[in-house]
Amino acid sequence: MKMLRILSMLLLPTMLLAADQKPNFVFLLVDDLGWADFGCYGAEFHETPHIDRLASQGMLFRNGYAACTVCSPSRAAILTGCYPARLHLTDWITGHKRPYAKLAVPKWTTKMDHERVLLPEALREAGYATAFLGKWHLMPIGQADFDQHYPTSHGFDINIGGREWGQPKGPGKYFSPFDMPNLDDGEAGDFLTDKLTDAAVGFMETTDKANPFLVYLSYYTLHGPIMAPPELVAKYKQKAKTFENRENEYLNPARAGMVESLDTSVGRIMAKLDELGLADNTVVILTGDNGGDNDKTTGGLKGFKGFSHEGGTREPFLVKWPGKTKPGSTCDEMVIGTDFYPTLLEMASLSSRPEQHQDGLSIVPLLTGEATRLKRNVLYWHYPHYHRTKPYGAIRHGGWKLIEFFEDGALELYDLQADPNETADLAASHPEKAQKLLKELVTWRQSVGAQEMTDNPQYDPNKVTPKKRPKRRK
Ligand SMILES: [Ca+2]
Repeated sequence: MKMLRILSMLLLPTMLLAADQKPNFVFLLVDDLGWADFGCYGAEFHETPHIDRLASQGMLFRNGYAACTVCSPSRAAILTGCYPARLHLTDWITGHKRPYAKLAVPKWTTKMDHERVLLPEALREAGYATAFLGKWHLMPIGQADFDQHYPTSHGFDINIGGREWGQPKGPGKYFSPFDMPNLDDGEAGDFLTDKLTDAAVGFMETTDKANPFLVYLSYYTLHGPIMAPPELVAKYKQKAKTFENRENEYLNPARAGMVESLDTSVGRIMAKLDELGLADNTVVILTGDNGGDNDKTTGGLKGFKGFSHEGGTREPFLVKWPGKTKPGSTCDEMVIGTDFYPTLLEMASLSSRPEQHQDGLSIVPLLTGEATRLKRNVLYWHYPHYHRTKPYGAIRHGGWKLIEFFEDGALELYDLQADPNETADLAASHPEKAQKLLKELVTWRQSVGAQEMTDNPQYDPNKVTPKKRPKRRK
């Protein structure tokens, strides 16, 4: 008896610690990731065995969305849990200049508000060690407070590689030297994705295991310049010869090499979690910030990065939560980048902060299988800017999606259940449905204080850049 009592006294603190141990988070954000870039989302040309394995160990969402069709706003939405429209951070930094366009682009913000408590700040308050690696792209270029907006000013303990860049711009771009903050350049010719992975793995090895951690690995890949290690380019050049005439496969050997390099990185991180004995208590999430930069990366969805249609915002969305998500499960419910903030808080048994993540909803009930639906059936997008598309707003309510183009009020209506690739515009044949959704979209814009566009006094049709659809297909 005495021995038992001593044993229980010795074990109790350990058991309590184990029960109380908050999960680690590895958040993998891929740049310009197409809906169909991975095998688990239908790709055949790309080889992604590790990412497919991640999907097989967790939940794969088929209606996962980015909050914007371009970089910076989506990233801000993940970190704040708020729609870009609410933040007024509605375009990529620094955005396009179209001084003679029909509508004047409203004022918008190019930095994160220090008043807000960002996701990493909330986790750090709860004892998490927080590491940022890779692409940040949330700094007010050319403004006096530029230096106050590195990741380390927004809740991350360390920043490796993050600055104002939307893509690697160092001397060798994706190849060393990189000239990035705190990133080891390694040897000439080393590949950026590998070096960021080295740093992420190094952090996981050395961080104090008494505290949970957040690794926020924001890959520069798959953004241009499209560059991959030569052996991978050669491999996919060869493979492309057997893939001729594939309708929905982008047979770009360099981009395929980038995808494989990304996959290798994910595999290395998962292997390290196993090796360190952390895999069972680490949530791994993988998604993208906007669609792929080519309409063949979308598995047939219309449009791609920068467009109002599904290819611009529908993203791979994978969550592995050991012991909670059923391995190999799928979910058709709509989820979006703003949902991560409240979801991670709930996973860590932390109180929600509704005054912060105002537009996010915890998807924990979906992940645990407690529910197949959320108490939400509508998502919104607001893009009062000129890019590949004309300025637009969009709403998805259930299976219906309405796009409103601000220049002329033109509407497009799609039944995504029947027509996921948006081939048949039903606005003319279903005017009542279109008007109902438009009213809902307008009401939402007012509720979040979204910027409205106004007539441009400098409008000059002769000077407006022709908005030709870029020739991306090859
Ligand atoms: Ca992007």
